[in-house]
Amino acid sequence: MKNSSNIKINPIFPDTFIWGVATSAFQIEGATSTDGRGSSIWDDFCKTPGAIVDGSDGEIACDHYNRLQDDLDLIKGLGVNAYRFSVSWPRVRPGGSGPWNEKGLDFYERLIDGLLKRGIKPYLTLNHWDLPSELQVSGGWAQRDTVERFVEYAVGIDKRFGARVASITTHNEPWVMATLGYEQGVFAPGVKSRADAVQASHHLLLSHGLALQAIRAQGSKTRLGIVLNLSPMHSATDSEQDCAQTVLEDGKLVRWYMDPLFKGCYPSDVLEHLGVDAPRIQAGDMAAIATPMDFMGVNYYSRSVISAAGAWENKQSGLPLTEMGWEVYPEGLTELLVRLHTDYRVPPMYVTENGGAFNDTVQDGRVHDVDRLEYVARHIEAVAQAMRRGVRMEGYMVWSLLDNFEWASGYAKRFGIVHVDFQTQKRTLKDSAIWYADMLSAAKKAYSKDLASCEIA
Ligand code: IFM
Repeated sequence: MKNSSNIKINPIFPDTFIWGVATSAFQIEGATSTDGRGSSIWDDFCKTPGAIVDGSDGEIACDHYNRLQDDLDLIKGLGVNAYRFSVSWPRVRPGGSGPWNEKGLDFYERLIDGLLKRGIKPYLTLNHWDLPSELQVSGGWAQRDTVERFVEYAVGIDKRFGARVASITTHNEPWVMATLGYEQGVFAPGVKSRADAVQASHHLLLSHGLALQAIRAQGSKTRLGIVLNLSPMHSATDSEQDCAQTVLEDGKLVRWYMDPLFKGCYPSDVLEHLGVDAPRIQAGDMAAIATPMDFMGVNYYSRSVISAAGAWENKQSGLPLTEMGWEVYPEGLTELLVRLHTDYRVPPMYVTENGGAFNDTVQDGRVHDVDRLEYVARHIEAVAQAMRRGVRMEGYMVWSLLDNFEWASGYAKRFGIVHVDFQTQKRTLKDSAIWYADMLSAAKKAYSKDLASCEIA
């Protein structure tokens, strides 16, 4: 890696700060029918004509399942102290209930032990969207039985791996699963029903709370939390209609998840808006959802600009856009973190995902992804800014380690700081990866210098 002498770490970040890279099982593993893995709703969804823009699927993806040791060396080479990954539920318990799959579990044994051997903390996520297909037959997350199946899965994974991982996240981005998967139908399982989506969101939250309780009841000391995708919502104009719509959209994305988790109730304006589609809630559900967490993860990519029509626009201001059409807006991350800290009694937070899709090209073995490098650098500065304003932040993780299967966008959008040639599976560090590694190496040097001067003093 190139000389890091001109890169400095912001002194606000303590030496205990977690610097990581993140991925998820379905997006990188491939090997979808190897060693007894069952099918997931994403395997099924990919078969739906027109569902994935390039008609691709997760069958090979980054072939990470077969390249585990090399990929672990790659992560080690970046100098990060954390790696966030998800367990594929259908790989370890193929039918979602019933027998566990020892070969699948063994893959995560090798992954976790391989990280620990390299001095990297494993951050495990239980559900990054790949629900076992069999559970969808009876309704998936819209069906209350799935809550129990998830709690069993969570308890089993904690029993096996809990003592060796830095934390367990129950769900990644419940809003995406519920809204894009069950209301808009543009993500798996492709359902289009607002009532189902609302019920799915309730079951996701409930299963989170009950999993926390069950894991703790078995004596586990693992740190537990959830990861939400959140954005500041900005009104397109000062008009009363645009402003009112902005409050509602904020309610649906931010308060619908934050209020039950930290206040034990759903926001009344959104409940009123939902009318007959409001969730069916049983006694004790809300208290379970509000079970205290040890940390919270925030995935941040951009803000949203709202007009009365309810459209979520990201391109109003002439600011640069990523290939996803998302505005580059780092100030929004500071704004969001400060708001969460002010409005809710949040535990320490991590930025568990942040990054951008840009049009990369490999030239003479290099990828000069200046836009991504700047995106990441400016968002790290935005985290620093929130910390200066008193927000408790424990870590930052780049999305993503590798270019990978970007859901309905297939392989067309590249988020990796490491380029993947999907024909050959060759990995090439992009300039953003080299910069990130240089920054982390500068940080290590700065901390050891500080330590030396403390010892002298
Ligand atoms: O790739 C996804 C990830 O799986 C969840 N958060 C957003 C990323 C970029 O769209």
